Amino acid sequence: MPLAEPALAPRIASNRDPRLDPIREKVLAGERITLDEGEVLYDTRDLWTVFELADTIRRRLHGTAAYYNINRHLNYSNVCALSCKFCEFYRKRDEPGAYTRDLDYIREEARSAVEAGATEMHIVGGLHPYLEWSYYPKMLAAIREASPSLHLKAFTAVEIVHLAKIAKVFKRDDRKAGIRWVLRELIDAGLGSLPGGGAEVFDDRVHDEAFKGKIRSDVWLDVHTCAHELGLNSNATILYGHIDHRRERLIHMEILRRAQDKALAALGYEGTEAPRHDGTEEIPAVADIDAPHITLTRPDTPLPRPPSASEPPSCRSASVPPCLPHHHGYFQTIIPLPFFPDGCEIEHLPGPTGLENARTIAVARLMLDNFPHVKAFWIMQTLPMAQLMLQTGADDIDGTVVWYDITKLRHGADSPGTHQETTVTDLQRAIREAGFDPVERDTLYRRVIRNGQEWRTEG
Ligand code: V47
Repeated sequence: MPLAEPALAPRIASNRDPRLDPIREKVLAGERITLDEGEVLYDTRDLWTVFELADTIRRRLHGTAAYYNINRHLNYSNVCALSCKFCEFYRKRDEPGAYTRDLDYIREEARSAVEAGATEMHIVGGLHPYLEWSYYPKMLAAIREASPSLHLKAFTAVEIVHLAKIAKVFKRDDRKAGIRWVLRELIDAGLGSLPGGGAEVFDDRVHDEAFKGKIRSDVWLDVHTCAHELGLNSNATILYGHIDHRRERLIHMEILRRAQDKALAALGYEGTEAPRHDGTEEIPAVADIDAPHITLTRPDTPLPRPPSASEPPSCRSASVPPCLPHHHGYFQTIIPLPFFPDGCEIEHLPGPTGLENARTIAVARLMLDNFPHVKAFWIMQTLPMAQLMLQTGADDIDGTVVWYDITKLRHGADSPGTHQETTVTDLQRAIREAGFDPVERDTLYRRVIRNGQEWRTEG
């Protein structure tokens, strides 16, 4: 008598969720799913179907490519006027451990980044209450001078608004004017794009409980919209898994995809008319956006083209004639950041589990149908989980990093603390083992052709 089949099928069958069938049809057709459908993706026990759907879309957009870069993170100061409850990074000026890097230190970091073959410097810091405005453009100019090949991805939206305030150009009744002024000055000094930090969760309740004092979602979006108008690409984050609810995360994603609709419409993409009653009318940040729904997930839809050398961002410099067509920027990547409890005021909260993190990557891939990339930032996800997430919707795992102060690994004798470096070999191995082809990219997702420290982008 043949042996009985192992009892796997009933477990899978009992998890099958018919609520996913219409969602699958929409996703495969490249149609936009609703917030309620997003809730089903978050709620269902049929997690493997959610992963499979996200993987299908991820492969439609990027095939077997999985991206990494050679980068350095630079945190120029941890002194911060804010005291966000989820943050372990900030210090008050006289507290032990407070630091502010001088320009010599920063130049040295840039030189050593170039020696290691880095293509990008990711620069963020606290809202320093005493540093003068001139420090910031000088910092970028110093790096550009020491290492002209490095792309400078610098300053979260929160810092940009802080800089407008200390430069005394921020006016409450016309905040975009001050934001534009700061961005133009920084572009002149070498700014190449904006990172996605500081978004946290776009919700007033969560804002008031966990990061009161920080800019709200409307101001965060203003900064990114101004950056796009001036020709800078940017990223977006969501910091989840603390006091937020899943519905709030979905609303955050909805707000981001509507902002991206606007950016893609300006790039000439055509979309479908936004339905008038799709349950999002009550979200203030969304109600004002009159762009059509634009998805990039239909078969054969081209991804937006990164800017070329002949399309510089719109700076103040007289050397760039105003008649040059400049690139219109867009969001490149969503980076879901799982709350990391170590050492912060709300460290008693446990932080999300591995499956919740993988599910959030998949939900982000499926909801953010007009974001080209989804990044599983290995520093916060861990490299083994980021590797797995390449199969649940992510196509990027960030880079070699080296020093990372915002979240620290403090526990245990072997803890690397703020030195969190991985090698290209390890990143490539993780990607290959997950069944993908490693592709080195620059900050704007152009493929890098490398010969040791020397590199250029394709095309
Ligand atoms: O803005 C702070 C978050 C962000 C914690 O654009 C925390 O490519 C988890 O934005 N647990 C900074 N998160 C990091 C960031 C980022 C990282 C990688 C790539 C890119 C990109 C952007 O880290 C902050 C804040 O939202 N954060 N504390 C914490 N305890």
